[in-house]
Amino acid sequence: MFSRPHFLSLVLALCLPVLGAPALAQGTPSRGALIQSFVQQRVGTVPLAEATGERREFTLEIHRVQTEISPGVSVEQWAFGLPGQPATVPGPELRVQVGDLVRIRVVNTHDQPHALHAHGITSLAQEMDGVPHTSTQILPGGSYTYEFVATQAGTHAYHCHFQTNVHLDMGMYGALIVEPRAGEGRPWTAEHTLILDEWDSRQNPADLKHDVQPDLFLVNGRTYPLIPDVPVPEGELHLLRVIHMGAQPHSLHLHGHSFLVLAKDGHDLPAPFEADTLPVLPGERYDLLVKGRDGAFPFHDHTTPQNVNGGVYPGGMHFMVTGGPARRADGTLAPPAAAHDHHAPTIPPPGAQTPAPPASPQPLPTGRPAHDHAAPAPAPTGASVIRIANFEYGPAELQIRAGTAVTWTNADPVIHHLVLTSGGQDRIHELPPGASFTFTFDQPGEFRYRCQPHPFMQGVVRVS
Ligand SMILES: [Cu+2]
Repeated sequence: MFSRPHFLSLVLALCLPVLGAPALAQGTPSRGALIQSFVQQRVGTVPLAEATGERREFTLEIHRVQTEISPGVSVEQWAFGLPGQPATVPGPELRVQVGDLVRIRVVNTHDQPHALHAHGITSLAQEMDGVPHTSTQILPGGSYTYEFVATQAGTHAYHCHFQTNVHLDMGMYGALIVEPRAGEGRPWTAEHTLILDEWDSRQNPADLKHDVQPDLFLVNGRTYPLIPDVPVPEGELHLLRVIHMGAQPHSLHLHGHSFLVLAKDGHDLPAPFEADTLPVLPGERYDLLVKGRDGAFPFHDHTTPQNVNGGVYPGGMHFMVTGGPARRADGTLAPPAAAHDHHAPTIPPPGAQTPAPPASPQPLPTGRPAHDHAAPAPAPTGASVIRIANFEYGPAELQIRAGTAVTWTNADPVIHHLVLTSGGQDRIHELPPGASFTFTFDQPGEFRYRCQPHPFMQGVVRVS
């Protein structure tokens, strides 16, 4: 038996109004009762023999990997991985249940010493804490098995604790989730784990001083736009487990929804609170209950200097929570595709200056108007011009033959950045007002491009 108080039933009671049940007015435990339960809590090492659940065994290896964490930015990482599977940042999510005997065998397949700390697990013995000077360190080629009894349901993490400022920063972390025993009811139908971190694209673990200035801000190891959407279908309740394994404060803000903060650092809150902006500090974990709605809305760090990739907006700690089809403001459902909806902003040119037209504009190869989206016939090999005006590519779809040079010309009074995907790599080209960029397509295929600061600007070149 574990004497730690369990507030899940209370949380459920407080969630019931969300679920449509009659509102309850039970109140929260008194301050005195909360202090009393803390005083009576059992603390200290829970002997492995007291495990009442299953024996859960994991093996983690450590590998040096190269990962594209932001468009066009590939970095060296030290990553945890399961044997025979690719090592990743974050490492594999480990899930156990209350009462389980957890055994994590770390095999050091890397060329540096490492250790594994189970962040938030309080039932473990000091020798299992993964701190080199009180526990152990694992030399290259060695291994160590960390064992503990999972006594408390909650959102935790594991990370390397050897030379932590470098090793954690190199990506040595993952989620460690302790679930309640099966059968305990929960109001949510799905869970999403979101691990926050930052990265300095110039960081080098071999430097004597690890003095970093992060320029990339990550969720689950990627920056926007590489962070996958989080689907929360309309009407469904989902749990977001937020874990901060970086080193800077973040202020997470969700558009179009509020969330109910159910737990902090793996402890169920006696009085969950509703919010739409949550400060998250290094090492903290929060469990957030979200109810899906219509439309897609950003969830992002409201520390806006962190909504960039290398200083360029949009990027960084930003992803979309996607629900049901978006309704219009009048309540009707929006038409399914808005691809031909040309509401591009028309901004007045600064002063009386109008950017000069391209030096020698070539007629469009097909002779079709720029906004005709019918598939144009292949053009003869030669040259083509795509004019950027009013935040649109003209034409947005172009069909050419291999060997054709395509020139993008910026006729807008603002800078655009052309992101062209070629050979699996994003290449970014600056296009100040009036500037041009030419690229010759030698290979057949479909080449998509977009504008980095204005991602709604998208186009495609089809090369036959
Ligand atoms: Cu390490």
